[in-house]
Amino acid sequence: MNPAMHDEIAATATAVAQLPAASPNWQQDERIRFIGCGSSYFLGLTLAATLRAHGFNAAAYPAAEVLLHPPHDPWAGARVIAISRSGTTSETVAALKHTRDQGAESFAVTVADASPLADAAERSISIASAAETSVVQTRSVVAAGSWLLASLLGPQADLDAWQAHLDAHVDASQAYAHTLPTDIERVFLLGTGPLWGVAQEGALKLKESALIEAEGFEAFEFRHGPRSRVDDRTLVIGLLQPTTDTLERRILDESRNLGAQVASIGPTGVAPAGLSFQYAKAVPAAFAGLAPMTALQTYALRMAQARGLNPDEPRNLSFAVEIDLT
Ligand code: F1P
Repeated sequence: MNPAMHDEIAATATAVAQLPAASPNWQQDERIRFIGCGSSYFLGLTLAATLRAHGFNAAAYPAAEVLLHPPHDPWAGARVIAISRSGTTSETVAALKHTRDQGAESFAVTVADASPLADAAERSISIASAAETSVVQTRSVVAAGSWLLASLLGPQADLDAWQAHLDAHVDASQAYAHTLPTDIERVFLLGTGPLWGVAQEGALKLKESALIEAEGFEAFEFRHGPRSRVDDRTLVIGLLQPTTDTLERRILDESRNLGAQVASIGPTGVAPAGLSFQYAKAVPAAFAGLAPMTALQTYALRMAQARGLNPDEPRNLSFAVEIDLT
């Protein structure tokens, strides 16, 4: 029997095909602030960078930081979008309540039928088609991100085109993930803009499922210390985009010269490096921040299996983190 994580990744296109209608219609001149934990926080980072590229004032914060070290960013008048698959993560619920008390408009995005987060928010959406049993989050991230991009960017996002192509994209992503090496000790993922959050999310998948050393970096930061860890047991994956690929490609070439194996993921036309996955032009540009996710999730699943681990039972991790905040 396949692990739940496998089946959930395979059903990504189905989850996105059945999204609820996009609704909120937020405006470009509003301050959009994403909050969340773990995968949900990294999704917020990706969405915020995507929105900034479309002219929005957007940022993302880890939920605990909202409570412990409040940003110098007035909540009054901000639109706070709390992302949480479970809707029960303690820090996210508490941070949403805090920002609402301070005058923010609050919106919760979950995949749960009912949840404390939805109860605490003025408005909420539940993406039932993306409900998961796997502890490690996979298609729920892609589905929540797709719904939010469709709602925030409207027709600019071209959700129809993403939905129409996603089945083929998931197949191609899975096939590519099977070409990546598993006999290595560490993985570094590099990205800029929307792909910086994805780099961190990909590293989280590898750590959670496969217990392997994995880090995601803003690509250009990699030269400033982290590349000291590169050797012939290292895979460096570049998440590329058309505006920065030539510069990023150099970082991958340098890593290869230091002994690393290299790989790259990006749309057709980017300067490929190493084991390259150039996904089809049919993937709309607005979804570029979600496009590498399935390949990275599948790679984490494969890596777990190659290391004799059950990806559905990640060490020291529960489906949602509920703690006493008092
Ligand atoms: C987030 C979270 C992640 C964790 C794991 C389970 O939960 O706890 O931090 O890495 O993937 O989910 P949620 O708030 O999105 O439900």
